[in-house]
Amino acid sequence: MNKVNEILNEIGRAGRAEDGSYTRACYSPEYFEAVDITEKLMREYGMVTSRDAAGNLRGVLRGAGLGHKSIIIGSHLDTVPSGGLFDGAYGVAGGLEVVRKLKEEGRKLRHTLELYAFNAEESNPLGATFGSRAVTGLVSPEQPGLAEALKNYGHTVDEITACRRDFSDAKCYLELHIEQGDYLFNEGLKIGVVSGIVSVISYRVTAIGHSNHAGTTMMKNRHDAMVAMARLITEADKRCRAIDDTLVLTVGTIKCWPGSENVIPGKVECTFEMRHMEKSKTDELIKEIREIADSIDTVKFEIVNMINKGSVSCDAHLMDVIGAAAKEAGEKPVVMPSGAGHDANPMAHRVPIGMIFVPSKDGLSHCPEEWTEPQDTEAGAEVLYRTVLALDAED
Ligand code: HGY
Ligand code: MN
Ligand code: MN
Repeated sequence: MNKVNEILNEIGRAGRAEDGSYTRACYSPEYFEAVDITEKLMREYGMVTSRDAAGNLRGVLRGAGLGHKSIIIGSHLDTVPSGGLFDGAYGVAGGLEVVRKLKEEGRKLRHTLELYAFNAEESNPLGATFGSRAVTGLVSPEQPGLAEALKNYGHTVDEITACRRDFSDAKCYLELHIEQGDYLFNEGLKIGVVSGIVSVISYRVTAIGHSNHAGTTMMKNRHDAMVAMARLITEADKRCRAIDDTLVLTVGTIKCWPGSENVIPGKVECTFEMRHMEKSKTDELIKEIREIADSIDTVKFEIVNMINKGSVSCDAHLMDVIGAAAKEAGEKPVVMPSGAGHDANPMAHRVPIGMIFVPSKDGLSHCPEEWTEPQDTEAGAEVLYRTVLALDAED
């Protein structure tokens, strides 16, 4: 019996909108509704639960053996605005299905099994993967604006620093996730064994010109921050495509001051987010972006690095175990990198990580159309279960 879809839809009761999208912003009531649902299931399946100031939920199922390190499973319960059912919640549901199935089969692991439901993995005022960075001690107390942002959620920097956990008692971290790209779907494949997670590096870019009257200021006299930013974005996009086919650049946010239709924008602020497995590629791109900015003389540009999450590799042994578990389950696993960021990235700084992907229909994600066939979500959960059993047989 595999109940991962039932469990996923139970979690999906939180934050679901009429249009079939899901919104569970970090620390929001909808987010904590999903945490409540998850905690209830953790306890039903025999886990001891706890929460922390970073908004994370942790379930622990004590192992029978002595001195065995924990096998940790995790993913996130927050979503992007108007996101899908699967991103994050599927990995938590997969972990719950492992615990449920152990109970159903009356199995007692030698290793302690832990399940984390992380908060704030998606972009947010505290920085993405905030919850998993808090437990791994990767939230810098000096992070610009952190104290103010935390105040809005009723927390302090000291409380977050106290969330740090010593992972010397952990054997590994496993995350089951939808691919969020179209490779598995287009190739008709069902199980991805993830080899690594790309970097996520973002900059706050501000164009500073002069506000002025939209009617009386001739074009040759303008210091239009919006036009300058538009030139920087289009030129940066061209350079990104020229550097490498798998280098990606996204300008996902824009703010404009004073923001009136009859005033020339004096200031425009955007986020430039780039990703790649190799640091040299993102280094090259930001170098060229700075050169382009310097060449635009109508405004001044400020470029501030906000997030600098380097790429990480998955553990080779865990990849082998996942691949063998997939084959044992009758699947044909394929090794592939992750173009999406995950909580496994911060976790990789503390423990060996392994990730399992299942297909995303048409490669769509971060939108209401996000979909994975029920038999594929079940297959992913089965591979996770068999991976846990195989790891439990090791020391
Ligand atoms: O943005 C990402 O890559 C992840 O889905 N949060
Ligand atoms: Mn995710
Ligand atoms: Mn996401």
